Amino acid sequence: MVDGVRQWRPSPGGLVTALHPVLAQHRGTWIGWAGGDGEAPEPFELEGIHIHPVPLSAEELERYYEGQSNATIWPLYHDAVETPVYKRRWREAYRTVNQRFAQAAADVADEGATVWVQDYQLQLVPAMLREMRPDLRIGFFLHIPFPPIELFMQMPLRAEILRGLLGADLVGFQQRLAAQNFVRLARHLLGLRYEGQSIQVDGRKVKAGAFPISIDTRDMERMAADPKVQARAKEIRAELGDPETVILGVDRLDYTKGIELRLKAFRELLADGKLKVPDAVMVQVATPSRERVEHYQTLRVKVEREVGRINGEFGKVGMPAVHYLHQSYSRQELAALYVAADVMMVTPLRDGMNLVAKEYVACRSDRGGALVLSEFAGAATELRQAFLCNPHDPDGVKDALLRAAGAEPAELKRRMRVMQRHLRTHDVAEWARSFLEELGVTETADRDGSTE
Ligand code: ADQ
Repeated sequence: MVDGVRQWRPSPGGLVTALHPVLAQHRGTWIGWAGGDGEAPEPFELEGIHIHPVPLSAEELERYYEGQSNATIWPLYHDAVETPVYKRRWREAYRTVNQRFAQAAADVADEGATVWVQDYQLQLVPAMLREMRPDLRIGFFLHIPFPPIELFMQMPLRAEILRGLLGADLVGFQQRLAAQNFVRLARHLLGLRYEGQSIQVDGRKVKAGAFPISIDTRDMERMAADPKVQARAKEIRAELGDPETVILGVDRLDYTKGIELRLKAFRELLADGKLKVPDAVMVQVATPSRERVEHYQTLRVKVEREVGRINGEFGKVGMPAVHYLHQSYSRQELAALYVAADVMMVTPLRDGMNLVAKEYVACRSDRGGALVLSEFAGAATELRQAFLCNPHDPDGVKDALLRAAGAEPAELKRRMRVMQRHLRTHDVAEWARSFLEELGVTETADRDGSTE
């Protein structure tokens, strides 16, 4: 609230970044959580999009959002890199809130409209909505990984979630492997037959497929080329003491992102004498995220302890080895950081896609800079010219970082050129177009509902 007036700002994270241009183009309705607890405001228009807020109570926020979504499903779907927590009352809240979202979509959607349900918080919605509105065309996209059968089977809500997803006509994933996990699970858990990526359910066909999400590449390129952003990038390097090598990490502060292992790799390289302060400095932007969930509080303590340790051992007065920023930034400032960085470290233990990797590549119109990328990020399937590494192998991460920092400009240029060409043709508009085409929606359709 500013001067008693409610102000709206997009929440940080890949989903909003990716969907905003798509919704604006299709003049869709965004059905989403209003952001706080209690009453939701009336529907309104913002930047060409109809916004239809759905309320969550304080208790639902705790049980549905922080609990079932972010302490059960999120860790389970990310290879259980943190132990998933299972609680009955969270499951109950997950059902209630999914029902509310399904009802909101059923109320808002025109006859025969398309509803595109987004992400792991709403996996029961497709079946609930189909029950209420069999006339609708329903798509579902999962932004995070979909786990192999052995892991998925841990979930107490497993059959309900699978049936929920099967309410859609098309279920989209970031990766081909995830789509395969899904169709195999349908056979394993419900005995359903499938042919290729198409599952037979109650006389209907449900298609599964891979639709790797991307960024608005041209927009990112334009922003990075802006003289103000270029000047700011120079200023950032000067503020850092004009080091030879600026190493950058930009992530939500999340245990899947591999922030700790990246810091550890940097510390060991300093200890080995392979990198030196002030020739090399690291900037780690760690956006505050899910701060009331215990896993996240523990992670913050661990990351901040590691930063303190590195600076204590290797920093000098006025010259920290790691600049740690637990803050949100404007897109311009992020672009300036990308332009300023010689080595971008994207080292998740598991990540559906990772848009930061793609943003970094798009920002490097100078074709300088090196991307170190985990094989366990979806982006690694496409960005093959990155310095790929296995984040579970500390020596492999150190080696990739050193090779990236020491690579010849001609080699960096060659790698960047191939990746940039790929992102020009595989941008977020193409992601949405290919998904909607597979769902059977034509370019001219302009009454889509979208649920998040
Ligand atoms: P996230 O886990 O949020 O997304 P990511 O894809 O990297 O991860 O997207 C993060 C977005 O937030 C980027 O656009 C980045 O620029 C922005 N951001 C990060 N730090 C910021 C800061 N300090 N200030 C402002 N903006 C910041 C989930 C999945 C991913 C998947 C996306 C999209 O976990 O795997 O790529 O959805 O599907």
